[in-house]
Amino acid sequence: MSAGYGADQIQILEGLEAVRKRPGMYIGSTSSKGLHHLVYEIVDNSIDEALAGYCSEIDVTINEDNSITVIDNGRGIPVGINKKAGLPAVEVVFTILHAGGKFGGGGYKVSGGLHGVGASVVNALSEWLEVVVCTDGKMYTQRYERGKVMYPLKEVGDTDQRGTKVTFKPDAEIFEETVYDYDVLKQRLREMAFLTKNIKIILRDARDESKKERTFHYEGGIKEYVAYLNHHKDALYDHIIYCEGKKDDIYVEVAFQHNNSYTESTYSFVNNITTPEGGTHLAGFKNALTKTFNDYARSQKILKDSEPNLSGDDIREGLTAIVSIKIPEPQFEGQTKQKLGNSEARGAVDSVVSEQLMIFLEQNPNVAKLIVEKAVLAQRARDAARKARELTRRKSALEGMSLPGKLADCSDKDPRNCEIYIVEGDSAGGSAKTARSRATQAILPLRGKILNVEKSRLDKILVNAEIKAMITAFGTGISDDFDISKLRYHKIIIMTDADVDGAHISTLLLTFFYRFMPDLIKDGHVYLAQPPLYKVERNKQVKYVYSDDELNKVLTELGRDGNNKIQRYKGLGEMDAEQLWDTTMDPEKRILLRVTMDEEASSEVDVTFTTLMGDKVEPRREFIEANAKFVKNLDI
Ligand code: TSJ
Repeated sequence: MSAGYGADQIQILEGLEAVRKRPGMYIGSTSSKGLHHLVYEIVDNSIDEALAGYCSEIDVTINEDNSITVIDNGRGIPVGINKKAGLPAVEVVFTILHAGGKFGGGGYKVSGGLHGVGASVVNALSEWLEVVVCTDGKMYTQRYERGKVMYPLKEVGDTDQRGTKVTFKPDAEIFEETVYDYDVLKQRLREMAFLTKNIKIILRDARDESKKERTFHYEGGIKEYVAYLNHHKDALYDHIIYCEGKKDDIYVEVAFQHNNSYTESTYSFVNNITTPEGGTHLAGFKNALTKTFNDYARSQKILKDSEPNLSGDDIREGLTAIVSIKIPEPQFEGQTKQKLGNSEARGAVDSVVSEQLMIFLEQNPNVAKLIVEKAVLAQRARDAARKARELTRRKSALEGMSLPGKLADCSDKDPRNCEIYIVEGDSAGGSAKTARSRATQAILPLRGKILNVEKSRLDKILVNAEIKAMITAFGTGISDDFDISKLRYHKIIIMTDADVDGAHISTLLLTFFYRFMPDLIKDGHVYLAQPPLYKVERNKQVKYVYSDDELNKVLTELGRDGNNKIQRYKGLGEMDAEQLWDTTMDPEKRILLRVTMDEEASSEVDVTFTTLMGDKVEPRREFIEANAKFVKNLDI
């Protein structure tokens, strides 16, 4: 038996060695994203235990050395000898590369048996990992270093507790980044708690004095998720419509509520994993929604026989929805493997939603009427928008594409070399036009307030002069017509004053791009210019300073005597063309922030935008500073 054990061990090490050689294959990347992914892999196992009905609480701690401890009150990973491997099951979980452990694989188990999907991957990529299992009155522990067993599983005493505790320290030899971000974990753990009704997840940060701690516990599950997403919006009705059921071994849960905005925010999940590209489950939901509302509207004679059906887009105007399914063997498709392909999921969601929604509408005619009336208004606006678009299309076909009059275009015709500065105000626009490098830099000055697209329908948005100017200048069209290959500038640079009003205008512009040209942001074409806050002069030497912190540093360097002349720039307009070029526009010297978005966290980005742009003033103040949320530094 000892020879067999040895052979097994060699095989095991080869398996985990493969993970260490090509970590990206197993956790996506070794960046900060992969680092955080380790935590989700472990927590997923406790969530599985909760789904099986044996675990109610999960405790996650970021320790002082950036190791992570996860504790649950489940049954404890089994410690009995696994016949095939001849090892305790818990050791198998941590040292044998599970077949389903590939990146993107699901963790949903409908039948019992060993999970441990991903636990061996986390072990392989940790400098060390310790597991403690409490089960059947005894406590057991084992330690691994870079995947290697340090000692056989040992019994360390009696206990009346039950559960599993895992502590791991991500290996600095593998990860480019080893510092955990509390907010990143907070968002994902909150999402996991919303998706797993009744689970209690506690996150603690033991690193700094603040000793941050959050508890996520939602009895209503995804119903509360919808309430959270609509928190800063005005709901059209009080109910959150909820459908739940099981069909063909697929567990379906859907929750939704309309608000008085014009944008749709639907998020779909499969086995608690977000599916940004949707798939069959989402298609089933949309189909059920469209069909059921049209059937209802006709049966109630709100929609006459002579009138056309309401479109899906009309019914989903202002909709906030969560579609969450649990399926034994999910098949993911598409380039990023994020789109559900199982055809049986379409039918399962469709039938659960169709049946239960019709009953809800019949029992709540007032709610049904509000939704149908909103959809009818959306239909009219969409007709008007389509006519307006057809008109401009015909016009531009006849007259040729005419660029907006205010645009000072660049002469280079290769979009890859070209950038467009969107500048707040005519005076700053004037300086920018003088300062620019004409070959590659175009300037589009915007006058006055930008339309808040969160509060307007497409027909109104399309007649707004500033928005029209941007759409024609970019060349891409918007929404369904959007075509990135027509983009005329590969850098779109927002240049506003470095004050609260400037931040507000930037946010209005970002909101417009996010809602109507999201690929501009996804593909990394949108930037924020960084004008300086101060000019410091000392003995004819000039220094531009971009933040208050930097000002402090510079003044300390120069000496804090009376020889410093400090000018605070209140706006771009205070700089002459040469200064504007030197500080903000010269590609050799400027700092640009590239705007990015994390598609996996898009529900959070949505919350941020509605907080920024909504009517409720209080939360907005909090967020203007946090604008950096979708912004990453880029040194150019
Ligand atoms: F990822 C992991 F393996 F490291 C891990 C697993 C980490 C943590 C924090 C918890 C767990 C885990 C595993 N919690 N609960 C379980 N449960 C089981 O593995 C288990 C227990 C009993 C039975 C049974 O059939 O009796 C089956 C299983 C899968």
